[in-house]
Amino acid sequence: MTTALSPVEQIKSDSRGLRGTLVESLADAHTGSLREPDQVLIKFHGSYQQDDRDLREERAESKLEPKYSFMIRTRTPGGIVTPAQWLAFDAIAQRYANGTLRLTTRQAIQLHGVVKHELKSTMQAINRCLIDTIAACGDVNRNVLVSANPVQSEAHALVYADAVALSEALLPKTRAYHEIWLDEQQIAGTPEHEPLYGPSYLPRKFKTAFVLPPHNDVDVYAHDLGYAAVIVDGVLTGYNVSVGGGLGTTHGDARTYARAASLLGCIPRGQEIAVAQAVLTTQRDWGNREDRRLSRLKYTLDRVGLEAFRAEVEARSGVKFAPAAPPRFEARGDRFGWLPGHDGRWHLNLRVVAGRIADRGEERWLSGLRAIARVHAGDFRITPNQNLVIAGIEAHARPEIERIALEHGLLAGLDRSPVERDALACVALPTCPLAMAEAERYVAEFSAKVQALLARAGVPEETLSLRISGCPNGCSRPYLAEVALVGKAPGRYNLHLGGDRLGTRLNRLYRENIDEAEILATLERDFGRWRRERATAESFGDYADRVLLAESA
Ligand code: SRM
Ligand code: SF4
Repeated sequence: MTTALSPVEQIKSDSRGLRGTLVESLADAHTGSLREPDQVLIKFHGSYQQDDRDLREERAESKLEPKYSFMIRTRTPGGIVTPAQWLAFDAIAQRYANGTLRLTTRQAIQLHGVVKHELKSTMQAINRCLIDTIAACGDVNRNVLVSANPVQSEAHALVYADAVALSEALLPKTRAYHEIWLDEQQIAGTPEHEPLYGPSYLPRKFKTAFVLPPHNDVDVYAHDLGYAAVIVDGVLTGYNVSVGGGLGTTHGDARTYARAASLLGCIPRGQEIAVAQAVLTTQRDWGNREDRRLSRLKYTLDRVGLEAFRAEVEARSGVKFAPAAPPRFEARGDRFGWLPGHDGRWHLNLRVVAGRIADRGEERWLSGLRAIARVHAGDFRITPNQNLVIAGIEAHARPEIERIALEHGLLAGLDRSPVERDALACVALPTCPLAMAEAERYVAEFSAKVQALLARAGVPEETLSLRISGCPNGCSRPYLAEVALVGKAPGRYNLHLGGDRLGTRLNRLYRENIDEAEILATLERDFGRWRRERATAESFGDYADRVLLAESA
């Protein structure tokens, strides 16, 4: 049976290398919106059209078009930015966006609230500080994640270099970005060729992560393609490769599911790009282009089987996989506070609630980080958990950085309970068009309530990973948490339990469509049972998986 291609496929193949009519859409002063096909294409340039959902109804009643604006996302592999780039982004946020910065779960910076007629100036300002937004979104390889913690070993720098090289190698070749945003002249008559992607790019987004065991801070099994560093006697010798991770699901569509990646095999260092290109082109050719709900690599993999997929990747790359040794993880999340580096320098890992950099009350993140950036000689590292590391601080500079951080309330988060410190939340309302419930604006309050329940259950020092997503797309990687809320409707969530602490086991649906009171009552009862019935040192996620979910199955 042949089915029609999804409409997005037509838009991509008609787009003349992602140009579409973006120039005309941007020039149309009658609306704050883009033409519909251009709303698809602009994603490949690192931006999404959005509208303020808090104002939607009010504006509709006043017969006004929605309050359109644009989110812009950076391509910052490994989340590393210099102090100069930080200052530039801060200034751009004040001048063009909503005055805040947002650190994402994929180590990028997002700006929200840029209006259409200032989009081009904003893109140019971003480029001037030597950061681009190419392929930050769209059906291409996205921002590449790298374990953020710079203290672990010298291997971190090598893995970072491999990730940057891979990010560059998988970029689309079209000059559309440079022409539309940076006024580069198109060379007439020059045919443009996308050797990797072809005219229709990938069937869907594609995500890659590099991880340095024993710390699974990137949640490597959530990614289409994962590289877990193999380090022997301090030397980076190769990577264990995993494929087919992906978390997005759709409520009520049982064909969709979250999937933890499968190990494909082990490769020597130096083969990462060849393997990535082979995985990517196999997905390009084998992936589903009819139904975007079923088009991620995870579905391709389950359709063809791991063996067939591996054989194809080996044939395309010329790389023969050695058997994989499952990476041994000991922790996830970030290690907060001051950490000594292997090179004698210091790193300050700060807790940023839901990645939002703003001046609010006692915690003045924008001002504090601005002051730090002015004196800091190292760099800034956005972690895959939406936090920020002030990295590479010389011992003599430590007191000054500490003083500024303290003065601006940036150390407050370090004193919160482990549950509150590790909690993740996606953006959700008011900017995300897909949000069904609050996440970012709810996580501080909700995680404090969970901590209070732990205290009441007599285990105040216990920790657990808690994640909230405003819809089932799973942008805070909720399906890998011990406790997760997945938005269903305003104030209502699905409660998932039973992930493990290391991000290797998916959780499962435990209660559907319940409000806060029911969620808290459920957790209170189950925390009590866990304390009484658990095996020695058993985590809540493991207990929930072993007992609670087995009972409710
Ligand atoms: Fe995401 C779509 C925000 C990480 C799965 N995600 C969106 C959009 C762009 C909504 C949209 O399509 O219009 C959200 C914009 C909200 C806003 O206002 O900013 C959005 N996703 C985010 C961020 C900002 C969440 C955060 O709080 O940090 C993360 C940005 C990452 C980046 O810098 O590139 C973000 N998104 C993720 C992750 C986690 C990850 O990749 O590690 C996932 C789950 C992993 C995965 O992809 O399977 C994720 N986002 C999705 C999906 C579901 C994809 C699927 O396969 O079904 C969508 C919807 C879609 O693609 O149709 C989505
Ligand atoms: Fe939006 Fe849903 Fe992603 Fe949250 S999980 S940012 S609500 S798409």
